[in-house]
Amino acid sequence: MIDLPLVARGKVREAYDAGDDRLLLVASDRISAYDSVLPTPIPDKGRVLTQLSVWWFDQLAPVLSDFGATHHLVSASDVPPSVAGRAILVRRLEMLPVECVARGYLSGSGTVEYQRTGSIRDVPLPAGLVEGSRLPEPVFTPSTKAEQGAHDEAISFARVVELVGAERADELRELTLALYRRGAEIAHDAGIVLADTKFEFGVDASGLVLGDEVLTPDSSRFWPATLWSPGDVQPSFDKQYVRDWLTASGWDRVSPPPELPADVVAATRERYVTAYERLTGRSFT
Ligand code: Q0T
Repeated sequence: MIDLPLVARGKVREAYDAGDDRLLLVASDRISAYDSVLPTPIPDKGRVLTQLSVWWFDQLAPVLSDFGATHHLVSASDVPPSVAGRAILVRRLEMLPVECVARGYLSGSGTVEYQRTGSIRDVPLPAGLVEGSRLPEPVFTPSTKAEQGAHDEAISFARVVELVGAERADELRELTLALYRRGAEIAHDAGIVLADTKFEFGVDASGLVLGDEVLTPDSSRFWPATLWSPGDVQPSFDKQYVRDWLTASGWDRVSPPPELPADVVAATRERYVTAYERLTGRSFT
């Protein structure tokens, strides 16, 4: 399909060696839910997420610049025609072994950790918070990439220091939180709550570089601001129709997942396009 050596394969994306210390990151139309990749693609998902990520790289450049850092995007246009619109050419980096997560709201594993300990990682929190609560301050909750099939493993800040050194660990935490704050501010203005997000960084000769995809629905929790209601599980901006339909279908989450019906596919595609259009103020064509 693409005549380049495959470097990495994720559930819904691939990375190819494009030579000259560049990688080609290709986003597919595949969608995952409840830890499975579904057999039914969502038309245009790869293009929407790629264009959204490209837009965010541009929005976040001033924040990166404040830290003497850059991003890995080289070109969104100089890509093979077969993957036009859903692939980017990036600088090849030495990736750091830390998934840099920032959370501004309590959700999922963050809620579980809070209910057990009253804290998230090293940060004590006020009593009385519930699923969906906004946190007093965003919190850095790093993790490490698990083996394929497993969930990422939460790690302490002390473990980040062991992995990358004290100076780099401080820099990752402060830059992750600054990127999250700016992203959440932009999302808020578009009527979207950015509950949390994950960044991945690497280094090259220039120093620290923001890699991966940024602030897409696959790397973040987006909630429609109008429906935000702490105490409930918040509806996911993009996958709610898919999750609801899968649950109602009686799928056991263990067997191979079923094909999605056309109306669920269409509604889900619409949510991705709406997220793109609300955030960027551009129409998706
Ligand atoms: C990477 C060197 O995105 C990943 O896998 C896709 C299937 C994870 N991954 C990222 C890299 C990057 C990036 N992004 C980079 N700029 N340089 N490696 C490798 N795997």
